[in-house]
Amino acid sequence: MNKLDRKKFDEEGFLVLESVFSLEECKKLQREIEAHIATGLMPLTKKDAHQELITHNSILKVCDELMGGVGFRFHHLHSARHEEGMKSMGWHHDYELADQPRKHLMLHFLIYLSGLNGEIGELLVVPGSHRMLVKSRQFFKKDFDFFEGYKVIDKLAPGSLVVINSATIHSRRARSGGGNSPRYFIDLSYCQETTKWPRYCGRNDWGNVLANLSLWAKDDRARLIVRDDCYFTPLNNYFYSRLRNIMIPKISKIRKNFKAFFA
Ligand SMILES: O=C(O)CCC(=O)C(=O)O
Ligand SMILES: [Fe+2]
Repeated sequence: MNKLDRKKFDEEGFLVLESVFSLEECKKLQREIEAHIATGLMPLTKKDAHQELITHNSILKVCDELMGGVGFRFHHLHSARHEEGMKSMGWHHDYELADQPRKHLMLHFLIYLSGLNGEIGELLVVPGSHRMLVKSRQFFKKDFDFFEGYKVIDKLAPGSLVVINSATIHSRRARSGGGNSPRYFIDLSYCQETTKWPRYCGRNDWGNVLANLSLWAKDDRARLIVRDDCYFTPLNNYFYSRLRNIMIPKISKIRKNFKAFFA
């Protein structure tokens, strides 16, 4: 990644990186997704390509560049097979902190193992929207044309990814077709070590997952990246997740009033 990319990322809140992973890597990950679906096993319960992806050199290189030399931790990974008829997902962002004005960076890698070809669903991104201080689903029910100048990403080679500042507003707009070619999707996320973050709460076995990732880590750096030291305690996590969406509009309002007062 060159300097220009970094500047573009800071301005627009996302970057498209084509063909980051080889076809073999993609096929292996796709086979693992198929196995998860067939057996009901969750990802990251085995030492496999999903586990390796978290500290894959190509991913860490992008993290190093975009995190600006600040250390970071793995936050979560989801993987899925999207099929014909998959529903749209409204405008949202995936930034986890109610912190204002978003001085701690969180990154999401949206990885399209089988690429994007205009079928099943396309990714829409609003350039520059990471600077808005809004609740994650504030615009979830708005039309796709609610934002002017959104970027449509619907053609990507297999193994491509879109790395976004997690506060950047994006959505998935359903498209027809795709009966014979599912959309294999991985969502992988990291946060800067500069503060404590809400712990991933999508799985009850998450503590075990992190412990195993640490055991399986290929080296000290990988072990650091999966370390469980940047997250709230379970109790703080509970209160934080309940308060987060109340805090954001309040803080934004206070800031706005404050600014208006001194204008
Ligand atoms: O399916 C996609 O392309 C994006 C999905 C997404 O934004 C999400 O899962 O948070
Ligand atoms: Fe998202």
